[in-house]
Amino acid sequence: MNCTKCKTKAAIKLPRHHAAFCKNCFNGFVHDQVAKAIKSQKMFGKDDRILVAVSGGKDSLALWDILLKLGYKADALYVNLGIGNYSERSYEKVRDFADRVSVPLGFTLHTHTVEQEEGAGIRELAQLVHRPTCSTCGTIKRYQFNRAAIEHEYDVMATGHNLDDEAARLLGNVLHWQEEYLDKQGPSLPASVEGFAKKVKPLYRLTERELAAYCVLNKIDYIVEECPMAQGARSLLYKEVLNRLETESPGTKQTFYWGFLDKQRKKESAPTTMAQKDQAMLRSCTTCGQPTTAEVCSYCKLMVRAKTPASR
Ligand code: Q46
Ligand code: ZN
Repeated sequence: MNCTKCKTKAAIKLPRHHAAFCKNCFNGFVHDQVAKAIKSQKMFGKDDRILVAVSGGKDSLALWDILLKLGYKADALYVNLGIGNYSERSYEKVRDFADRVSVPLGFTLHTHTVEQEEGAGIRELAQLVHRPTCSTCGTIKRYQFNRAAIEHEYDVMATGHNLDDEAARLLGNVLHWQEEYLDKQGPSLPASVEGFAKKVKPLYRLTERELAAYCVLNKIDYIVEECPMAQGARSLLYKEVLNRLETESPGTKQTFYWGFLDKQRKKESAPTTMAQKDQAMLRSCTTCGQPTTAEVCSYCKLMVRAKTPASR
């Protein structure tokens, strides 16, 4: 099998693009896809300061690497969730990448340690507030990433969500007809109000498999195992189903998700989208000042419950 572009020996086959690439041409393809995503969704420019949310997994480390190679100014934030060995090892991967690649280029790795800042690891916190671990984790990560982006005055926050993540999320939202979530799902969410950072997903045109290959070919060492709390998650089932469809019919994931984005773009010209209605309801949390639709934001409510003896 030879590279579709330069005809030397190919390193990876991409059925959804009817192509195969050698390492160099594959890197070019990946960088092009990210550049297209950034441009078509008006994510950010060369002068903007970007904060990348890194977890130690393949997607977020690949994202940090690609943005730096494309010449963007990208620092990163790692949130240490305090999940035993898993957090230790994922932090090692992030640290190693930062020390080797980003710090020598003058970029910064920020860290937030949940055990120190919120007083307990994510599993203990979830038990204290009687909520599922992943929803507690989501609240804390969203809050701390936004806080860091605002405090350090970043223009935009970037996450490593890929095509598989977005297609699985879309499938879940469609299966349950969660119109409110459908309306908010997209690769570029503007900074709606003062205090809310703009959020973008520059990897939405690339699959999990392509990003794993990018890391391997470019010697980016990442944590292969999933977070232990992800086991049994619905999103994994949706990904499995989509992968079966993709094997039978290459291109299914991108047709599904990109088709949705096309429809969404057409809808944006409609007078009031649900996201706009939501924005109109935002106000400052009376405890911390971050934007929220309630009087007190969900993070502050969670922390009050975690610190109230009655909830234990
Ligand atoms: S990190 Fe957090 Fe995920 Fe782990 S605890 Fe659940 S939400 S599975 S993306
Ligand atoms: Zn608050």
